[in-house]
Amino acid sequence: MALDERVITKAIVDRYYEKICGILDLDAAIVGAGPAGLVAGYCLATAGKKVAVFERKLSVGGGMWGGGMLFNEIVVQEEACHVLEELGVRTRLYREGYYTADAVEAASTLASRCVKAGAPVFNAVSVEDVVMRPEGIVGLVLNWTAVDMAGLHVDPLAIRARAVIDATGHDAEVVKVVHKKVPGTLKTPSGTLEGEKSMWSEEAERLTLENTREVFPGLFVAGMAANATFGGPRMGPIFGGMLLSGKKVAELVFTFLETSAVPR
Ligand code: 48F
Repeated sequence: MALDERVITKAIVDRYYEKICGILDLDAAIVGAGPAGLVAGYCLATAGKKVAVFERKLSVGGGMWGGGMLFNEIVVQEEACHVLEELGVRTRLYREGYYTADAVEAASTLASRCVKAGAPVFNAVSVEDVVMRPEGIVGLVLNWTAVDMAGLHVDPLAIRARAVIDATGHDAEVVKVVHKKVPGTLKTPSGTLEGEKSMWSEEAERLTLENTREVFPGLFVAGMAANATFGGPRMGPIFGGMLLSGKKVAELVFTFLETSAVPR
């Protein structure tokens, strides 16, 4: 069969159009395709929720690919191994309580399971703002990362979501924009972004989970963004907290969606 470039082009445009039209009204929108965001996407999609992930970079997986200082192995503590196992990432016991996984296998498998579960990832798309209403955050404002990189003055597009998850890592970008531009205060001790603290692996892993919660009506934080928002320390290349945080935020958002009285 002769291949026709016009068919190839139309196939891509039609399919992308179908994909993006299918996510204009979401149950949950996840910002950031790092480990926390991908696990959250997988869990919410598996639970039957309409969910999508938006990732600024071309590649998904966030800070996982390079392990620690480009040694592409990650460490996961025993309590979190079940998350990797559930998604099909192989782990190896290193010594009591400590397991390792190949960083490339982990990042690629989490991404694959998230998309296959029904949570599409829109890569090379940056979230630059939120959609606000008196009841809280109800959507995201999106633009191509390339537009931003080129410094072009191009208006964005927007989607609606009943819940938004900030899984943008150290920068907590969605929380920052909400703090700056949406009237109201964050549900943090000071009402503002507390800011990430220096490294303390054990405390950081514990706090990542504790800090995974709703920080503004309709906005939840997960992964490193949770610690940046609530003032927890960084943990380095141990990823259990990220995985468990992704799972926890999915549970919180699921309950929020099931119990939220106002149709948002
Ligand atoms: O940084 P990242 O991997 O976040 P995480 O899931 O995991 C943190 C760990 O990787 C590591 C660590 C602990 O082991 O400290 O850093 O919390 O993934 C965040 C993703 O969000 C994307 C960013 O490119 C990255 O892939 N991102 C950030 N801001 C935006 C965004 C934005 N405004 N719009 C879209 N994507």
